[in-house]
Amino acid sequence: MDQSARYSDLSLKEEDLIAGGNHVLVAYTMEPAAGYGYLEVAAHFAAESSTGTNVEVCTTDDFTKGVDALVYEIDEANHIMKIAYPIDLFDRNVIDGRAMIVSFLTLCIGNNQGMGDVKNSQMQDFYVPPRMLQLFDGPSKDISDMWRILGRPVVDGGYIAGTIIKPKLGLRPEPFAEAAYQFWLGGDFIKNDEPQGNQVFCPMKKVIPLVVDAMKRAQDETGQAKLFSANITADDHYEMLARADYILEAFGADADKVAFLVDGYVGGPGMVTTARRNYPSQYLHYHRAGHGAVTSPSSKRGYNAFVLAKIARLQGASGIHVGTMGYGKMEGSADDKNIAYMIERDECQGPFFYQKWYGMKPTTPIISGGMNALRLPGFFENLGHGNVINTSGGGSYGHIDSPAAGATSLRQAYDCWKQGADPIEYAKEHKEFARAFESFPQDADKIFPGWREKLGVHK
Ligand code: CAP
Ligand code: MG
Repeated sequence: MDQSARYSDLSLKEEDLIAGGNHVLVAYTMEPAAGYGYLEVAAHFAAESSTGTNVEVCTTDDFTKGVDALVYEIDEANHIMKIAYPIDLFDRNVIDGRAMIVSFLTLCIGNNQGMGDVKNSQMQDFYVPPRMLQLFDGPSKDISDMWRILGRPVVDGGYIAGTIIKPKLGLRPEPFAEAAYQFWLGGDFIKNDEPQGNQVFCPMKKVIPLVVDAMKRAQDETGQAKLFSANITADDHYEMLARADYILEAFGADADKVAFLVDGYVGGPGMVTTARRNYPSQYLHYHRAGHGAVTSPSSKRGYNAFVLAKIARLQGASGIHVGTMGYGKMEGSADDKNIAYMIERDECQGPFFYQKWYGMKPTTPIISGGMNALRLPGFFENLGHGNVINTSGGGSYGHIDSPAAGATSLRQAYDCWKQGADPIEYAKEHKEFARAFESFPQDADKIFPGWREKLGVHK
């Protein structure tokens, strides 16, 4: 059934919809299944994503039609469609009237992902009008809170050198805490790896007290504050609360130095909001493990990494992993810097929509995945700044001297970039950075050909 007469209006102008402030606008790539017309499928997509189904129903009345989602633009040649969703379509909390991401997802990227007349469709960008923006929590803490704890300027406080306790799993409490201590002798920030929690060989109530001790000793030895991002991911809301409460009690006087890590993609919006609303005093660290299932450039469904990051800011993530923009081990490209710009700035142009955030706190770009000191200068050059949290697991624990040396090499990489220094020349004056070349020779060969001769390394 062709529903385009009801669920499309190509005479609508985007600037009018934005000026009206009553619609969330969404841009999708979409290919119709063979044998179906483009506008026909787009209209069915809008129907299924708002007030309709695949046939007319006798219960529809005039009010219903007033909240229809409408296709307002199509570019069939480029497989692009844009849909305007009346903001009243979206579900609101009974408890406080606020909006919720789960409703945005279930409507805008829900049933429409499995319709027989849609070959594929992926959300590329979305626009949130001011009134809708006001209804999301947004971040309660941001990178300035970390800079404050680290004794840095709270504006442009710069690069936070971090790591992930590696190996990903398998350490028992004592070696885990020792790995943390060793990194903290040089670095700022340590996170649990995304699967680490309360494994039987490393119970949370055994390892956390040892991590607390390691933090205290490292702070005493370095005279610097240290940060830990503790994983509270769990299926059960009350398990999350139990973990978080235990961790805060265990850290005691240093509890302000604890961020809470949530595996937000696999955990879903509820898990993120549990952390955001129950622990607003803690930095909320959104790990996106699993997102590649929908955001990978090879995926033509779901939504892209840009959309995921924008959703995370609305939900209140203080920081989210945004990839390494082609400089690390995960999928990504230099243009992914626009993901960072969209979540850290107060207004920014997305792939399809210009978004103003009206003072909503920024979400920190967290850079992780195959990074080390050699890869960082190029990364910073591409991004244009270093106001990020970087977690380098292999880049720290793979440094041939020590995790502390690995941490120092990361910090030196930032310093090298900030000075505009030539990395080879900089390495001649900075041991830990120089030893990163010998620690990661394949990277060194690729990024700095001829480094051995220039640095006098002959093995
Ligand atoms: C990185 C990492 C991160 C992923 C996350 C890992 O370890 O801890 O979870 O990189 O990817 O488990 O691989 P390394 P993203 O530093 O040792 O690579 O940030 O793209 O979501
Ligand atoms: Mg990890």
